[in-house]
Formats: sequence, C-alpha cells, structure tokens
Amino acid sequence: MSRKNKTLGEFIIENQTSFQYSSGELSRLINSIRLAAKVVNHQVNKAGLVDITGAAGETNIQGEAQQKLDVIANETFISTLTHRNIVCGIASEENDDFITIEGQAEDHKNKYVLLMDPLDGSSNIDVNVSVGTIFSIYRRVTPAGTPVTLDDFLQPGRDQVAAGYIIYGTSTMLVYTTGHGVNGFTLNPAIGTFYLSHPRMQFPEVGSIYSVNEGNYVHFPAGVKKYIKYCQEEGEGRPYTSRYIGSLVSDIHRNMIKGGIYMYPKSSQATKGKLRLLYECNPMALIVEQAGGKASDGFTRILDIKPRELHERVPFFCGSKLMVKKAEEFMSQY
Ligand code: AHM
Ligand code: MG
Repeated sequence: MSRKNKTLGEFIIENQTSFQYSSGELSRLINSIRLAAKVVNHQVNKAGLVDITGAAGETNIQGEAQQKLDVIANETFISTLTHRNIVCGIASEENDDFITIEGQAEDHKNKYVLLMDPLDGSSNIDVNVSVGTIFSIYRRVTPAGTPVTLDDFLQPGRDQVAAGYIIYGTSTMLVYTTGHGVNGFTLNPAIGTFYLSHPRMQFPEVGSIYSVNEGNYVHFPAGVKKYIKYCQEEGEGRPYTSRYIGSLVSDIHRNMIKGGIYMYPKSSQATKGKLRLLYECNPMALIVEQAGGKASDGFTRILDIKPRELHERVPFFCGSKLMVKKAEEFMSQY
C-alpha cells in the first residue's frame, strides 16, 4: 500500500475535533484498541504453529467451550486498556461480570466504558477461517471517580460513542465509527501500521446475498422461513446467493461491501437467538446504521433496545436497508 494512504494514527488525530467530547480521551482509547488488535493479530496468525489452538478446558458464562485464543485475546485487550488506564470499566463476553478499573488519578478520571467480544467466531480458528474482535464504547452514566456500576454498561445501543471491529482475515482490518460514518483500515503486517483503505464504507441499499445458518431452518419462526423462501424465489434480483461463514464479523463485513442481509433469528432451540446484544449486536448495529444499513431484532431497532442484563441475547437481522425492511415485513405478516 502506498504512502498516499493515511495511517490510522493520522486519521485519529485529524478527526479528534469531530468527537462530541473532544478531550483526546476517546482518541487515546482507539489508539489502545489499535495496539491490542496488533498483538491479537500476531497471536491469531501464529495459530496452528504453536499449541495455542483448541479449547482451553474452561467454559464461559454461556456454557460454551472457551478456545485458548479467546483467553489470549480477552487478556490482551483487558491488560492493554488497564495498563494504559484509559477506561473506567470493561465488560467482556468472556467474563461473567464487568471489571472495574481501579487506581485512576484524581486529576484524570476516565469517562468511558468498553464492552467487547474479544474473539468472535473462535470455533473457526482450528479450520483457518477469519475471526474478529468487536468493541463498543459508552460514556459512563454514573459520576466520574466513583466505581462503575451495572448501569454504566446497560445503556441502549443508540448511546454508543464509538463501535468497531477487527477482522483477522486474508488481511487484517480495523473498521470503526464514532458516529460520523464508517472507515476501514488495513494492516500492513510488514511495518505494523494500519492504513485507511476503505473510507466512508456504505451498505448498498439492496444486495444479492443472504446469510443465515439454514441448518436451523426447521426451528425458525414462520416469518423467517417465508423470507428465506422469498430469497430463493425468482423475482427482481432474485434468487439471492447464500453465503454464511459462521463468523459474524466476516459475514457482515462482506455484506457491507457487496450488499446483503445477515440473520441470526430466534429458533425453537434458542428462543432468544444466539448473539449477545451488548457485545455483538449493538456495536454491529451502530456500524451498519452508520454505513446506511439497518439492524433490527425482526421488529424493533436494535439500538433502541434497553438492555436488562450483561449477557442478554437477541435475534439479529442486519444489512442492506431494503432487505432488512423486507425481512421485517415477513416477520410481522407471519
Ligand atoms: P461466538 O461468540 O461463541 O463465537 O458465537 C458467535 C458466532 C458468530 O460469529 C456467528 O455468526 C455465529 O456464532 C454462528 O453461529 P452458528 O454456528 O450457530 O451458525
Ligand atoms: Mg461472539
């Protein structure tokens, strides 16, 4: 990549004034995420070379086997943000409870909390498929200088200050928004620098890809079944093509570039869906909306849902605006 592309560091400095509360704290936070992303990228790339793939022998709060790289990614992000004393609290998909960051200096009381899925889709690592980190940032609602409480984390997604993801794929990218559009940066691994490669990313209004785990078809609600059939029928621009990696970040990243809809509906097996509102759906929904797309639980805008618990799950439909609207029509009709 030529030097005519801006680096992420340059972009952060340039855009600092567009942040609503421009004290530089959010810029420093994004910078810390950038650093942790590079460390995790290095670990992910080594997977298979050393004995770090496979389950770590622990299960997380959702009762799923935790992969070793989940643990590494979780620890990397937490320690980077803790050492730099850059947030007042962290909630992670891999931790049962939120973490309070202690020891904030009197004159520097951090106002942001970070929520994350440190390594989403980690069951794909053993088979060399792309995985990702998802993050979400809010201003705390409790007074600065006091320990964070659950209220600081249970905020509706529309109050996010920033959100983003890192995709560890054929190339590694960091994509994020601070509420002023979505920009994507590609890592040049030779020099460890992210360059602006995808400025102002936009979902096409309509696309030709639908992404859903069709193995669960029989368990889906009637509206989802009908919508899937609609995707497969002949019509304007249809049948659509089916693409499902099973790695949320990769599926949404591809759909944002090419146009498409991603669905993880509820089913008779998983009555609330699988994906977590706070760690996966809210940050992805902010990105999707900032890129001109739409994100809903089938009926309600994801960003308007008031969370009730840290590890809450919701059905998730997101992507090209007209496609998600269509899916919603089927949901309400059947
Ligand atoms: P994880 O957080 O345990 O990795 O699960 C989330 C992943 C998403 O990346 C992906 O879209 C989905 O689970 C795939 O689930 P399924 O295998 O049920 O289709
Ligand atoms: Mg996940």
